Amino acid sequence: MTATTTTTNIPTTGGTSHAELAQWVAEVAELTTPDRIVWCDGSRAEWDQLTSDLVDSGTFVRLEQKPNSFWAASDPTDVARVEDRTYICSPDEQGAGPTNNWMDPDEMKGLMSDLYRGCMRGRTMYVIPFVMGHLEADIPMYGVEITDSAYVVVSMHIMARVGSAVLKQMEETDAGYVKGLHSVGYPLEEGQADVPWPCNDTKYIVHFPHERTIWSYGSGYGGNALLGKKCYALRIASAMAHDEGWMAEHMLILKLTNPEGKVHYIAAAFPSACGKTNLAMIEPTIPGWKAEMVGDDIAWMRFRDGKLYAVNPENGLFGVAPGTGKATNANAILAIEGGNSIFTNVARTPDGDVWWEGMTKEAPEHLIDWHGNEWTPADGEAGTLSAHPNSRFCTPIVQTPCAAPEFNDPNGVPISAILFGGRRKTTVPLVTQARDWDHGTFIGSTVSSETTAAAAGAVGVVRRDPMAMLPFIGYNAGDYLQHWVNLGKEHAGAMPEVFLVNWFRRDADGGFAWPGFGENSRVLKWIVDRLEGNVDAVETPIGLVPAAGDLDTDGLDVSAEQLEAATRFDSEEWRAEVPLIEEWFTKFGDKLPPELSAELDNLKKALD
Ligand code: SAT
Ligand code: MN
Repeated sequence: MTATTTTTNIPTTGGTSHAELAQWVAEVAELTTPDRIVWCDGSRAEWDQLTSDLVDSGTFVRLEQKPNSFWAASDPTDVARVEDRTYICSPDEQGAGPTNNWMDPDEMKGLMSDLYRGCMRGRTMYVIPFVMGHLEADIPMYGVEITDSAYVVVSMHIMARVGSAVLKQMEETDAGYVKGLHSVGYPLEEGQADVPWPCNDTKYIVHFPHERTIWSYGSGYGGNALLGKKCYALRIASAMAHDEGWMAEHMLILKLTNPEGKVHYIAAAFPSACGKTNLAMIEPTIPGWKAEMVGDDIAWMRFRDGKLYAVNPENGLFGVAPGTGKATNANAILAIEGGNSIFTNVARTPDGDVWWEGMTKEAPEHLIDWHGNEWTPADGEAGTLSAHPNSRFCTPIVQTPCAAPEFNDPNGVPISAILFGGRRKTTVPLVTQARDWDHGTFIGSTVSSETTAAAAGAVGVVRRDPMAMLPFIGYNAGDYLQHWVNLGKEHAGAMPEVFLVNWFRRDADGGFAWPGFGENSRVLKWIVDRLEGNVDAVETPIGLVPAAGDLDTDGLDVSAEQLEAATRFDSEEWRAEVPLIEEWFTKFGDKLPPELSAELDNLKKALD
């Protein structure tokens, strides 16, 4: 049965028999007044049409050296997520505290409705039905994004499972879904020419968690505009997970196989600039070990048969390009060689390929930088980057050589360990195992990282980033920590072991004490040995650390002093750390779970 899509007279391609969805689309069309409405089918023909339209309009340049791949440059003011413009509009302010911006939902809707009124004039409104995770999942997680950006449509083709099959199943089951409304906020008057990257100086990235709704305005970039990613899969999903008893986390999912063929799946959370993508695609240096990727950014974890199962809700990689090269992440380079990719704000070579800082040791003789200017290595020496530091490759996950077959398992993989990590010069040893779930939650809640030169502000300042979720918790952060604690009580036998790692500790000479990258597989090996009960560990006030000789250092070019510097528990450093954690915990007020203040007290006592 085909039904009408809308009650408006706007020319429309496609439609739906899902009455509530048809109604919502009609309401949005009435408010935003696009010239036409297109229901996206997710087909290759749709991709071909839209990418060639984007080439014609000057948004895309087709890359001659990569099959079916395109280069785009954003407006120079629209290059990253805008956290200061990101809101959690819960019914009351307490529901968003203390880590989110908040505004009263009705006030925000009024304000944004004024912005949305007529904002799609002269444009096409695309309706993208999508599912995060798998259509065949026990609980399919539907979404519909309405957008006036073709760049968003083709990016969603890569990042999520989209199109007719999703819509059909939604219609057959009269499914509920997360509503995502997105506009670049750049209406076109009669005869007005478009710009390559339409956007608006006024930006709002807004979540109404109680309504499972996202409203985004003014940005075309990444997590601001591809609403399935951080907006749905983390902020909205974390609120759903809290209500429904599961977990939506900012974690990679890694499959590890030891030389005996025993498999373990681990999930890991790291703040940005800590090598998360590289760990997701690690190539172990130790013989006989194999690592495969299930996910690189987000894990949705549910309980089943006394275990915690994780799926990667995404279908693509949206990776930071700079620093990604054959030496640091060969798997990512091989993935993009496969084509079918969109590159945003990287540099171009004159013969139609891409380049960015760190792709190769030597820069090519001649480039077109992300601003469209001529660029030579001399410009690089003078400090001009050819690619924006947050430039991205957007690539189907299946093209990654190290993608695990389980990536396609609709109900996920059983998690045996959760890793937290941060970037710390001091204090945090290479690896520590939590004593139990509450202690693991404490470790996660205090995850910290030193700021790097890549971000604005002072360098080397310790910032807390609980579970690497600071900008992604869609409700009160104290309630989020309590949710972690509560799950441990409800599912005592199912919880994974928790570990804390730090690849970045310095030695006496100020250099990195641990070589990192593929050598981190040695730490993974110790973790798996702990899970398997193959090795003992040494108890310290901060948890369990490897006994001397248990970390496999065969063939590793690291001195005994460096190894000691990397792995040492230092009570002086931890006595200095405690006041920092105390200060951090005051932020949560009376929402701080009592179990976590008890953990802090334990730590203080143990250090005395
Ligand atoms: O821009 S995104 O939010 O999609 C990616 C990121 O911030 O890491
Ligand atoms: Mn991320």
